[in-house]
Amino acid sequence: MKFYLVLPTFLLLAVQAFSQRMGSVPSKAQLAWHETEYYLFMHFGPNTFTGKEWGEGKEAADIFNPSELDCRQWCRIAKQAGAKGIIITAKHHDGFCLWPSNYSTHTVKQSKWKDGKGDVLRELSTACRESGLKFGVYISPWDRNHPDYGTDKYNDVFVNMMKEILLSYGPVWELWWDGANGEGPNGKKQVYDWRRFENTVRQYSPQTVIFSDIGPDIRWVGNEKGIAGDPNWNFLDTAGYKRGEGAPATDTLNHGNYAGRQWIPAECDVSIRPGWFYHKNENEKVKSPQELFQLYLKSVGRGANLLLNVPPDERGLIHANDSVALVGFKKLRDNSFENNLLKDGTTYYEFSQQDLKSSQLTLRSLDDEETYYAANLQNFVARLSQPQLVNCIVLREAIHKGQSVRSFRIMLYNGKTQVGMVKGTSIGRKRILTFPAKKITSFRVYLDDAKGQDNISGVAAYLVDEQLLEK
Ligand code: FUL
Repeated sequence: MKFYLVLPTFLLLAVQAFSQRMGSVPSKAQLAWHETEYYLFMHFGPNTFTGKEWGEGKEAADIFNPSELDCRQWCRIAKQAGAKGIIITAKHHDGFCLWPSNYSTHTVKQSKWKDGKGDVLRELSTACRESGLKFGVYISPWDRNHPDYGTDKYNDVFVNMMKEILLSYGPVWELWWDGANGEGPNGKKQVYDWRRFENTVRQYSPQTVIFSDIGPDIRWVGNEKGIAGDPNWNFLDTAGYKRGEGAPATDTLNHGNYAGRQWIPAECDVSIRPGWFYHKNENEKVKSPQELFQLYLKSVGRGANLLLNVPPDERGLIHANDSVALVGFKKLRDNSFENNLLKDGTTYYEFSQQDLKSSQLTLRSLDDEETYYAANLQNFVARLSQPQLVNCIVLREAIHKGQSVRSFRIMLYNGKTQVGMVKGTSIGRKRILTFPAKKITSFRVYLDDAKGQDNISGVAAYLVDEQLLEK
């Protein structure tokens, strides 16, 4: 039984007053981005062949020569891994372009690969489209190769490169601007024309979401470990800050600003290996499915998105060790979250307000506008049809209405006896709480502190394999 709440007029007035206090809401493109949840990052380029992490830009273009490049293999593995898209390093700090750009002489065109006729962006954008994956592009503003770097002319170069990418390989779902900014080949640092860069993307590809340290659409989470803050706010104040060295403190990026004015949610980037690029000597250091599951709980489970780097090797293929880990990770997520113990027909919820009795909340996609949610609950009970062991509860806020809950408690009951309590801070798009398993018949969620009214759109309970949870 699904429901949609019709609020009495007095409540509607209150909602209007509260919504002032709740701050901004996500754009349509940001809402859709939130729902992608988890996707892959691929660092690929000259560094794949030299063993470096930061190429100097002096590497011969011929170094780039994958023997068996197959972007369909990347996509197949991404699909099997349950990832929703792929973001590729079209140009890393070394300046080498994975597409035959007309604005550089350090590209696939100058390499021996496919006699200079190869184009990784073409192959990947096509393969992503064919397999229904979102296609994203990382392009480093810092360029250690380009002769114009450090002069005004380089801003034209960067704008032209973005135009090539957006117009020839689009739709580009997410564009990634790295904050690293060092010196170019002439020893100079670049003064970036960020406003112009942003206007270019908005003009040529308005549906693209832009990532950087401080957005405008998505922010860096402040670390490269894949861990979002607790609490994690989708708000950030960017006034007075810059990308790179002028960015807010990493701790601020990690948590967001509770009272921040802009909706700029966090993305957690982390590599499946120690390095961002493929290095043979790291083949045995691929993160295990359990480690990836832990990261999932600390990123997606705190309302952020997970961008997991899986770098293709010198062949241009994803190494078997990485794909095995990815598929194992998918299995752990499926096993953990396939059986919502509240989904039983006899389960029902009872809310503190008179007119909200016996309604049921279900976890639903926020893609469509008719999202179901309950407003201003303050507290509610979820009952299980029989005593069950539970060690994981998932809550969701209807973030199209904003983000509001600041602290909550969950009381666990077996019959009338309270057998435990779990505390939480923010909820956001998804909050996954884990705790030592308890046999329970019901739990009551108290939304103790909220910024304006609370809007809860989902609740679920699970029994996750204890081995997967940190002690
Ligand atoms: C950093 C870069 O310097 C690393 O090489 C990598 O690309 C990482 C995702 O971002 O700023």
